[in-house]
Amino acid sequence: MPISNALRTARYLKSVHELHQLPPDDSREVAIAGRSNAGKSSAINAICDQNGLARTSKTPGRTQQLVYFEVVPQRFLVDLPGYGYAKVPPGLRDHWRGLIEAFFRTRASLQGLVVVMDVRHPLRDFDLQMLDYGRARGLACHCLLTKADKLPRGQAARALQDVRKAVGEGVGVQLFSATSHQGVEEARAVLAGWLELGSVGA
Ligand SMILES: Nc1nc2c(ncn2[C@@H]2O[C@H](COP(=O)(O)OP(=O)(O)OP(=O)(O)O)[C@@H](O)[C@H]2O)c(=O)[nH]1
Ligand SMILES: [Mg+2]
Repeated sequence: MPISNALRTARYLKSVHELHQLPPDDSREVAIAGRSNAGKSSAINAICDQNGLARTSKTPGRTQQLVYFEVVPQRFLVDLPGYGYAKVPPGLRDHWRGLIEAFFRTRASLQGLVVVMDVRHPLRDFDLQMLDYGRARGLACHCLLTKADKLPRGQAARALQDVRKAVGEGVGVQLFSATSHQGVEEARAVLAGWLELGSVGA
């Protein structure tokens, strides 16, 4: 199977609201994080080439659990609730925070972190915290600057340069658009590599 198609087999597995609901910790996983409404779920759909796979919405706060997608057995993408959404009730927000913190701290299967940022508003506080945390834990980190279709080419290119400079060596940064499909192949290749999809069944 060509690597560009390796994520097409993804299917919804489960939504996790409590740590004990997580699948056994003996797999390879990539977490997709970012501010609410940044475009995480849309990015997953574009990367997996399946429109209705992850639920998307114009209203922030759509993804409300850790949503697991199984690409092939023991290879998962995890769509996280967005951070920074003010309208989520404080009790629920605290619950997510605790769940996500425990997930990042303890999950041995976690290999990589994708931070999805609107190209027009990159590197907000929580994004920087996530990246610091991912690096501190030794995770592979990659930033998708999404909604690139909303900026003229020159401005998008400048944003890419600025973010690359800010995050420094060792963190991948790319332009992305779920709408125009800019950067989809590049993102797929990164995820397929982290999940070692080329070697599955080999
Ligand atoms: N123009 C454009 N719109 C996008 C793109 N990606 C996402 N959107 C839109 O942005 C909104 C939010 O997208 P989602 O994928 O639901 O965002 P999310 O980060 O999963 O949001 P939460 O689950 O609420 O945290 C939707 O209206 C999408 O259609 C993109 O690349 N270009
Ligand atoms: Mg979502």
